[in-house]
Amino acid sequence: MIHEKYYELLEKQEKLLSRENIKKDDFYNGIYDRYEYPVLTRHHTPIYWRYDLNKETNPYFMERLGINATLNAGAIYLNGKYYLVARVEGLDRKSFFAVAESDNGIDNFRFWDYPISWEDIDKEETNIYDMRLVQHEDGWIYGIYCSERKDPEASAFDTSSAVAQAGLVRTKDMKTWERLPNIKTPSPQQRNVVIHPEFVDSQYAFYTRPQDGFISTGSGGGIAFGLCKDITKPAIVQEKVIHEKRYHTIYEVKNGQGPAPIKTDKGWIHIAHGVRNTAAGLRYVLYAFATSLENPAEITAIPGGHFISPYDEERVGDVSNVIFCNGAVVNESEEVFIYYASSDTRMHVATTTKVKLMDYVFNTPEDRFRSLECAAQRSELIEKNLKLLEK
Ligand code: M1P
Repeated sequence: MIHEKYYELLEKQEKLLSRENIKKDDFYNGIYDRYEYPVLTRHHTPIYWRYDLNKETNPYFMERLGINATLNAGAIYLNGKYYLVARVEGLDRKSFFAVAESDNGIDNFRFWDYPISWEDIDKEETNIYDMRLVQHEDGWIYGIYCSERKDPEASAFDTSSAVAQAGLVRTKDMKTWERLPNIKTPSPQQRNVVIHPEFVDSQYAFYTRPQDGFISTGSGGGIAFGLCKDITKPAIVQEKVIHEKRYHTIYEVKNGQGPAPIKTDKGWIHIAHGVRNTAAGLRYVLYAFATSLENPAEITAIPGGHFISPYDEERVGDVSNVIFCNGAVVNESEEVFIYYASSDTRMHVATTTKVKLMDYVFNTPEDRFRSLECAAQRSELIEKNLKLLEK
């Protein structure tokens, strides 16, 4: 017998799921629109994922397997629908992947009945998270995620050190997934590995983020590029850093490629995250750059400063002051939907267009890296504007 409380919670949840999302009217930068409501929160997960609905076995209708957060979703636009593969984190800290689907990309995201899964080929893999979903020109949809295990080298009393590697899966329908081996790279640790949607020099191409430690990148700081011949035995022999972390920037401590780059007439547009340290801990923001169509390892433009940073209530969550993005899609009208998580807690969307994104990336001034030079850069803008206003 189903507990009556279920229907009460269901009615409440339906109001949340079917709520229309509207553009924030107190935010403007001309580059993208922000929205009033998150697109996914833990309250969006089906009630039957969390509660035992049976009144006999759950007389007090207690949450048995609670959900802590829905974050860092990969995204894909397929046959007119918007899909997110969210990182869903249980109260037990373990993340899993689940598909949520929407008709318009900004609201009404609904989870499929079951989490997605695949053959468990690696018993040491403890946690999985942050999938990048990419429709490759070879016909497969690839998912690269962070596959994390306890560090086998850690001393007996160290129960936190971990090793992160790039896990690889692929699908054609988002339902059946084939698990391929982890991607081998020269680096001992990897996160934020993303496959390029097209072959480069007839090989599979990847953006990676080599790092020495689990949290700290150590000597391996930056977004790197590498090639691999055989996707079924994935190995990137050489990683070349193409965008390094740099002193006194928004990517001073580390950075990482976000979703797969977006193809435009003027180049590939990348969304990445940059991290800097503060007295309040690490601050994660997004930034953008472009690479050449002929050579996606060559950066051709990089606007100064951040593209998206934590705003208002986005600042607070499980890991506060964090914006992270590993999913963005473009529809047939060339509208761009950027899915980003705030403070490792919930998912939001920002919308723009390819044309606006190109204008932002190719016409926003670069960081001049020194205060006085940045002040001069601003004075150039002020002078131009004041002359115009005098006319
Ligand atoms: O907590 C912020 C983010 O930290 C990590 O990002 P990075 O790989 O750049 O260090 C990841 O654990 C990510 O999931 C998390 O959102």
